[in-house]
Formats: sequence, C-alpha cells, structure tokens
Amino acid sequence: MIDLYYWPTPNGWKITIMLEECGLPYNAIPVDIRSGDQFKPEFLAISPNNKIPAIVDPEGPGGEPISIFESGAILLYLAEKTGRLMPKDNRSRWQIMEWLMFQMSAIGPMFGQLGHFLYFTSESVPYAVERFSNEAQRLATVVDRRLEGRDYLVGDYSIADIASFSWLARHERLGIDLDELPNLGRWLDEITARPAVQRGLEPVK
Ligand SMILES: N[C@@H](CCC(=O)N[C@@H](CS)C(=O)NCC(=O)O)C(=O)O
Repeated sequence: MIDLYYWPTPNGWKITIMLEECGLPYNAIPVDIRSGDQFKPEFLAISPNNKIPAIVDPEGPGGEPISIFESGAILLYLAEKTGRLMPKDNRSRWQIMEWLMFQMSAIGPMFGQLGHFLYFTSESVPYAVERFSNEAQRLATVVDRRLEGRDYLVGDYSIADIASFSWLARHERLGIDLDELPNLGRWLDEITARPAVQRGLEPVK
C-alpha cells in the first residue's frame, strides 16, 4: 500500500483526489505542518524540501520501493503507474505538461502567498495582499479563458484538472471573484461533484 505523507491543504488534496480517482489503497500519514512535523529528520529523508505531500510506494519501478516529493511529480508518477488521467497521445501529453507546470509554477506559489498574507501574518501587509490578490485573480482568468468551449483543461478530465482544481476550489477563502468567470465556475462545480473528489477532500481518516 502507498504511504501518503499528508496534511489537508491544496497540495495534499491533489494527491488524495488522485489516489481516490485511481482506486489505489493508501495509508494517509498526517504531517502536522502547524507544529513543525515537516522538519523532522525522518520526513526530510523522503521530502528534502520539508513540505507535504510526499509518497512512498513499496512497489515502485522494478518492484523496488520509491519515495517521491513535489505534488506535480507525484501526479505524473501515479498517472504513469495506473495508466489513468493522462492521455496516451503525445500532443495531448505535452498539453498536460503545460497546464501542470502552469499550476505548479504560478497558481500554487501565488495562491499560497496570498493565503499566507491573508491569514498567517502577525501584521497586515496591504501591498502584498494587493499584489497576490491581483495575480490570483489574473490566473483564475487565464483558466476561465482556457475553459471557454472546453469541458476540461486538456481533452478529458486529467491530472492537469486535479492540480488546478485543488487550489481554485479555495476561491472563496482567497477572495477570488468568479462572477465574470462562468467557465471556471462550471468546471469547479463539475469536479466538486465527483465522488472521488469528495472522498479526497475529506480530512485524514
Ligand atoms: N511545490 C510543492 C509545494 C508544497 C507545499 O507548499 N506544501 C505546504 C503545504 S500546502 C507545506 O508543506 N508547507 C509547510 C512549510 O512550508 O513549512 C508541491 O507542490 O508539492
């Protein structure tokens, strides 16, 4: 069974949703990032950047155990392992890479900084809130535009959708306005309604 080192945050949900979608059994091991569990040496051994999520698959390539950190890498690994949620044809695969990299390099860091300046600073920093709010709203608009005339980011529902969904589902908490983003709203509703997504969003059992 796969061990998932996890805390209920957008980056953690990407992996619980993917595992649920693929029907892979897993053991969710909480790493309480509020109390510093991510800095313990035993966690550092599998996650050198001290962040969740990370997995250990006892049946990795060649039947040998493997540990993987970085949510984008974990999504790609699980897609390849199961043959699920990643198209087979090469052109579509590269489009998935584009949207996955976009999520990892833009949506994740910018939304993460916005959440930090909204909820976790001891003093208010209006410049940072404005900067990251504007950028988060702009990125949501990029996704809305991509979804114009499309059901999902690339072809069928895929790991690209799971990656961006996990952050965009936090739009209310982050103050992102969906009023003028109807494609994004429809996409969020559809993905939220998936039973595997509902299970993946549950807190650690
Ligand atoms: N690029 C990483 C980001 C992971 C990340 O930022 N994880 C956060 C929780 S969402 C964390 O572990 N924070 C603890 C810390 O920064 O000390 C990924 O996508 O896996």
